[in-house]
Amino acid sequence: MTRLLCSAALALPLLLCAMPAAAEDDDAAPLTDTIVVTGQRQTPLEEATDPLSGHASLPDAAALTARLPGAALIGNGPISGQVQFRGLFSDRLAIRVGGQSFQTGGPNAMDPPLHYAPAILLDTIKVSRGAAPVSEGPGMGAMVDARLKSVRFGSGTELAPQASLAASYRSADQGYAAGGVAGLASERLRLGVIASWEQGSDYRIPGGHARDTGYERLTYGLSAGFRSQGQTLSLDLRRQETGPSGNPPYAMDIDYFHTDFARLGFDGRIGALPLALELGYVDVRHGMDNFSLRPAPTSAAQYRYSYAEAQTMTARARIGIGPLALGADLAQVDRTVTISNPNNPAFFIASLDRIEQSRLGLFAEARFDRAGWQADLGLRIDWHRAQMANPAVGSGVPAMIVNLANQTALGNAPRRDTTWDAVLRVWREDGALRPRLVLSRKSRVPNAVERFSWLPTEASGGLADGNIYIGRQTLRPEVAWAAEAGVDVIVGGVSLRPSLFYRRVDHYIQGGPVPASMPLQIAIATMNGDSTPLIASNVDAELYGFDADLGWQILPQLRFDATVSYVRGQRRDLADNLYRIAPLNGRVALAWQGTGWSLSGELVGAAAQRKVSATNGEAPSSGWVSANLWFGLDLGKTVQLSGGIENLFDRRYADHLAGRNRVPGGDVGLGERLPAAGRSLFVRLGLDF
Ligand SMILES: [Cu+2]
Repeated sequence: MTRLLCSAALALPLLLCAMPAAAEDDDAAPLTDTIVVTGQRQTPLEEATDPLSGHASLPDAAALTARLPGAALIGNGPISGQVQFRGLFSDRLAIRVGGQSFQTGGPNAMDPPLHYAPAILLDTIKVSRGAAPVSEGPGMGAMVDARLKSVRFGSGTELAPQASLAASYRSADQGYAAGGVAGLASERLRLGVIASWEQGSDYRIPGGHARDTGYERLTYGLSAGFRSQGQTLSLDLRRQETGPSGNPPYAMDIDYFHTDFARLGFDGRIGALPLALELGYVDVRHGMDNFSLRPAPTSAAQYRYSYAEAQTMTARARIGIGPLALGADLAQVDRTVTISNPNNPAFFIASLDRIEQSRLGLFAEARFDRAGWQADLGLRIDWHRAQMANPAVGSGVPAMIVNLANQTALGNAPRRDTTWDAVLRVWREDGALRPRLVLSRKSRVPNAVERFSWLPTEASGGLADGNIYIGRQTLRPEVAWAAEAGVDVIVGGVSLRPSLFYRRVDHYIQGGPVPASMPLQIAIATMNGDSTPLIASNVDAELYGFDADLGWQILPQLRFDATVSYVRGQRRDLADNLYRIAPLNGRVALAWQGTGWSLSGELVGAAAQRKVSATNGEAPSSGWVSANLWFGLDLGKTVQLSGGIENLFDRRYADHLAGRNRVPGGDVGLGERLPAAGRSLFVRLGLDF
């Protein structure tokens, strides 16, 4: 299969390009979008084509991913951004780092999965267009896999050095990042270290600064692989230490995340049959508070420090039998969240207390190939179990909360669900017209916050809508039926890839009014400033829309690129819109590719969003347009300089999906959507050999 890389990426490995790419193994080319961040070490099989369509200077992989058609960025903090894809986000997407899936630690997703994929360490991001194959595990919508750089197997018998290093600076937040991989590799063995350090201050907006938006993050780890006679064994160990970082849309900021990743993989054969095995472990430890980064509360009683942890253990096996793949996967997640007041040792509340979630899944996938048409059909079944310990509270908490903890214990029980998923994908890989169709039935079980959050708090898995929420143990799994169809038109120097999609979700989980039969919860929420709290409820919803990208090689050196995305999300059981859905948005770029250099100008914009959720108290937003300039410069064979100027005209605007500020005393009003950074210079120096 031919892999497409961009000529820009070949000449200037740190420019970013998005295109239909057939990546390794069994990925279906027209059904996967790949952002190639580093264009290094391509084999002769990889073919040089096109564009230069993507850049972003933000520290997280989420911002880069958001440049793909259908995708958008939900800004909850400088390093807490989430990707939205066709209106779905959070646990509804299958988001991986290096192929590994795990439970984030924060009950408010201060560490969404892509928090663990610093842009400075990124190699590629792959996004499935349409529902992900069942072999990728549960997840209602697309799969996003952010792969970090690694030392790869070499071509000789002797160990040879390899390195891919980069350093960048962004003027808006005086943020710098440095990192990369280095190691030794032969055709049989690879050994590498990975490390990065990133730090930024409050970012500048036209007319001031966005308070509480600084961040710091350290990543380091080891990776090794051994290959012999077609069998490969690999081991990855990585630790990420996030330091004090702001989250202005939330009630608290990150004090720290200490997260360990471990992954052991085997790829080979048993007899003549291909076999893949994988073991993964992720341990997140997290502290957050409302007093150390933002202005502290006036009363000592209102100080809060929350400690959260989550351990995820995963195992996966997959065997190929002719056109058939059979597999099993297991996941076990343990998590706990405890709220405390550092001024009062008797005040603590286990708001998610010793939760255990487990899942066993079995899947089968069959691949067909006839007369230029390809198809795969997959089925999976999962058995889920979830339970919480009876919540513990300290002696210093108000009696109402003690009563609610006792009441919760009475209704507390293990919860079991069985779900099944089916995905059919049909596509063509050649010809000027390449149709693709994905039909799916997918499901998602309620997450721990939606199910077990018994204490009325603002924890909502990252919604950050300011509402107080409680969970509901008896929730049913969400079930989504979806059809996603498109055609890739590839004629001469033009490639146009439009898609249409419709997704109907039954039992969609969203906050609804807390019934009057729960007076204790309403009283506690009222005490905390929200007399109309919401309870996680099964409702009915639908999402539909279209997205497309266009690439046009006008001249050998001149290229035009455009992307457009539109999604509409609404309730089916009552007249309301879904919350935090991206408005119509897009970008156009014109690029000139010289010999060893390139320059491009880009306009990015979004329409106003007035189709907002009344249930979540969402405010409408107005549209915006922003201009960026990007450049790339080859400094010899191994060194590249790239960068640009963002928000060229220094306009003050805020995206609809940006979180709303809750930190007083800065240059952004309370409740105001966090504006984008003002005019900002970005430079990045890369060294690859
Ligand atoms: Cu947190």
